[in-house]
Parts: sequence; C-alpha cells; structure tokens
Amino acid sequence: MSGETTASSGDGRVVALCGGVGGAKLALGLQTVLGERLHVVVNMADDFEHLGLHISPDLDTVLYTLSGLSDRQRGWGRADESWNFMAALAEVGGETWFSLGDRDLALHVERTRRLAAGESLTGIAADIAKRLGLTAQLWPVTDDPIRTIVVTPDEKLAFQRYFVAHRCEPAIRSIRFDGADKARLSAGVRAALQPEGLRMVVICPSNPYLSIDPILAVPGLRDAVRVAGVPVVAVSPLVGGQAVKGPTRKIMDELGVAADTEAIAAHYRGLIDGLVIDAGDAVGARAVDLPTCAVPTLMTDDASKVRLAQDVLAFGDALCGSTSVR
Ligand code: FO1
Repeated sequence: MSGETTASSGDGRVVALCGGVGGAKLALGLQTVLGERLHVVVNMADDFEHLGLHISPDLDTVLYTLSGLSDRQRGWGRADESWNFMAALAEVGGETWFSLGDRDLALHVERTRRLAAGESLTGIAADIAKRLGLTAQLWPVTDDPIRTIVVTPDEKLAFQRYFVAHRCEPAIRSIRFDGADKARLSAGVRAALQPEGLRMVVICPSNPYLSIDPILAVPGLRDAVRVAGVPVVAVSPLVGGQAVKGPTRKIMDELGVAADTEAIAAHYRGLIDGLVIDAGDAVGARAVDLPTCAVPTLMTDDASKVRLAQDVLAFGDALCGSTSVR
C-alpha cells in the first residue's frame, strides 16, 4: 500500500464494490459526499432473462437508489409505481413470480433493445445513469455473462429464482458464478482501479457471498485492487450478528460460517486493510487481527447514509499512513 499522502487526498477517486439493497444505501451516502469522484462497480451476476427481457436487478437497484427514484420501503424498483402490466400479464397467463412495475418495465424494455442492437451493459448503464442524474460513475464489473447459481439439495437455481420465487427457503449447499472464469474486467473498472489519483477502495455492506463474491470472482479484479496500493475498507453487512436485510445470516448458517465479525474479516482476508463494523459489535472486534472501526452502520435515512460514508472515508484515510498485513 502506498504511504504517500497524495493517495489519501480528499479529491481522489473512490471505487466502491456494490451489490443490491444494502450496498446501494452506502453508495448513495458516498455519492452525496464524493459526487463524480465515486466509481461504483456493480454485481451483474444476478442478471437473468425473463419474459424475453434482460433484467439487471443489482444494477437497477443502484441506479434507482443513486438517482433518488427508488422505492425506499422495498429497496428495489421505483417509487410511485403502478402494477397494471403485472395485472394484465396475470390475465393472459404470464409468469408473475417476479414483479415488474410499469415504470420499471420501461428500463428493462429499453436495455433489452439496446443490448440486442449490440450495445454493452457498460455503455447502456453509463448513458442511463447520466439521463437519471447520477453524479457517481456506474460500472458493471464485466460485460461478459456471469450467472450466480445457488446449489440446493434438490436442484440448481438461478439466483432470482432462489431469492424471489423460492424466497431464499431452500438450503444452500454451495454458490457458483458460472462464466466468471472467462469474464473480462470492463474497461471502466480497469481505469477506475488505476493507482493514479485513487484514494481508496470500499466494499459496501452487500451480501459477501451473493453480491460481492461475484465481483471478486472476475479474473484480475483482486490483483487490480492489490496493485492499486490504496487502503481497502469493507463494511460488514451484519449488525449484532444479524443480516440487516436479505438472507445473509441464513446463508452463513447453511454454509457453516459463523455470522460474526471474525467470519466477515476472514472472508475478505488478504484483500482488505480494515473492517467497519456496527458500534454494537465492537466487543467481537477484539478477536479480529485487522484494524476495525466501530460506528453506527444501520442506515435508516439519508443522514445516516452520509454519516456512515464519512466514517468509512475517514477510516480509510487513517489507514493510509499505517502499515497493514495483507
Ligand atoms: N425482489 C423480490 O423479493 N421480489 C420481486 O418481485 C422483485 C422484483 C424485482 C424487479 C426488478 C429489480 O431490479 C429487483 C427486483 N427484486 C425483487 C429485488 C431483486 O431480487 C434483487 O436481486 C434483491 O434486491 C437483491 O439484490
């Protein structure tokens, strides 16, 4: 890690690795603080073909969250939504297990058209992010196909089938990221992770196993982070050993991983220089052989998202001068 003070200068770029709902909240806080200096690398392994449309759930969750269009209660999809399409789809016997709001539908139709016309997921995401008023830059981790497959005792499930249709009920035996080994980092991600002008890398509090691991599985991503030589800070998705939202805790139990600070630190060992944990979990932090920062991590409103973003940035900057074992 570089010790030069320039790397920690406030005007440097920050790269955030982000999945769905939980991570997107911190990304919003970081965007408020950093604006266009924030580069969000988003998981796209949850993408799937549905009703003939290419759906990118994590990408859209970040898009809508950073544009202020997201539905705050649900965490995904758009606010002020109507569901006429779904009602009409049911009338004609279409698949209704995955809800597509009328406004949200426009994004899936337009993205599908542009992909069929030969555009890349990266190019489409960048254009739509600009049209929706994001100041942060949005980068799908790759334009090559990766699909998260959840292996259960009875069958292999595409992620959205597991997460939505089966409501995370089947026990997970293992998780695969089909296609990851052949995927290439997008040019935007490679450029964002260049050492020049980079301040730090943040791993947002998304599900490490379902949302962050697919990003880390792309060949070259881990090396690019390491070579960048800047502080790498992860934010634990656990608060009091419980996942704030989604199936993280259940998945950790099924994977035989203790849902605690040590498990999160172990999961990211070798990649991160520091771990941000919830103030309530500070006790467990003593057993972690990594610099930790215990602050309130529950993001219940915009102010708490900004505060956590500021805490994470200050922690990363403070790590910049310290040596750390990787
Ligand atoms: N999550 C659900 O639990 N039920 C849904 O019907 C659903 C539809 C949906 C449509 C578009 C979209 O971008 C996300 C959607 N999600 C839905 C969330 C999605 O499953 C995400 O993968 C999770 O939020 C985890 O990131």
